Amino acid sequence: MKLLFLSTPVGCLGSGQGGGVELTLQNVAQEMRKRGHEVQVVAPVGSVLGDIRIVGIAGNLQVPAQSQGRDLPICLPDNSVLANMCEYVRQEQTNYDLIVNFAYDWLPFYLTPFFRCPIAHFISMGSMSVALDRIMTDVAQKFPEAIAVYTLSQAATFPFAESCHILGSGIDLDLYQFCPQPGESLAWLGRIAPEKALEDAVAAAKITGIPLRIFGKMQDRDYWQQICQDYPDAPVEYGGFLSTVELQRELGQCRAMLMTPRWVEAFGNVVIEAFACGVPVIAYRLGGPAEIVRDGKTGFLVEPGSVTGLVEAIQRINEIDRYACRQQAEAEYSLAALGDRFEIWFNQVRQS
Ligand code: HBI
Repeated sequence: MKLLFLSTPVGCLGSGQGGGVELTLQNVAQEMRKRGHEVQVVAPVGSVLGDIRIVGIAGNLQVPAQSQGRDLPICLPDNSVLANMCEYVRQEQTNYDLIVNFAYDWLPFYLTPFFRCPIAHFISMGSMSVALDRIMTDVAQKFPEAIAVYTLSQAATFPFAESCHILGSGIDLDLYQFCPQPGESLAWLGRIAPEKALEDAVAAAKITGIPLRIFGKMQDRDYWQQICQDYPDAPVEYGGFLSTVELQRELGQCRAMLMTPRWVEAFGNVVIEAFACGVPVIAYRLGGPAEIVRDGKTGFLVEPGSVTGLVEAIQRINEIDRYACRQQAEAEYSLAALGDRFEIWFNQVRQS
């Protein structure tokens, strides 16, 4: 197949601004090329993605959907990079068999019936706004195979839940080394932003006295400063936004990863990254992580918002066999398993 991927317009690929969907786009592109398909990615200028070919489009970045209210009107900046990306795709569409949209934005959904080439939409977050839900529901009704998501709990946040293909996620397990003997620290991974509730993990570190190592894009510095002020003597350190190879080396040394989402985390790629290194996950029973972590087997699921629950789970972490975590990643979240699920969906969209 000749595939054209439309990337997220909130930042260039490689900046970390696009969070988990950057990793998903890269992994799917890599796996499709391995299977002999032709993949072209359209993304904001300055994007880099390994050796995948990218057409860089200029224009002003889109405002992240999660920073908007549920009832706000859809807005596009002047000289919108998203509009410019859609115009490029419109011009090039006859050279492709399928367009795959990874942008969580109103415009690509609205334009779907205007394109001759079929469009498959991968939705990377839960429901964010009334206007987006409406346009996504329209597409789900007109094109019943066109929408896919990570998890059942993410699908359940949308009015068109039953029309969603559930594709899960996947990572290149060859990049992650299993670590049988960790050090003392705990880990927390993710964009440092209010919806990720990092403060709960910091509170648990303060109570247990176990050092917490934090990795991820420093997206909201004021939020980080506030946490440092609220927990001045918590044993935490910010390890930066690392490449996958460096991240897995540090992560593997940790006894457990804490996952404290305040929102319905669509999937939680960081969970399977931890598993790939043999690191058990202690997560709030909410969203994607609740469907991935096997409670008592590859980690513990905790009452959302309960720091006490986190602390109790931390004290039980030696009950978990670290190799069971690696085995679950290999069985369910390899690139091959992910590629199978996406390839089947792409063909369903083309044939519908
Ligand atoms: N917001 N408007 C908009 N568009 C996106 O594609 C987008 C976003 N916010 C977050 C985001 N994508 C990704 O970080 C998540 O989908 C993973």
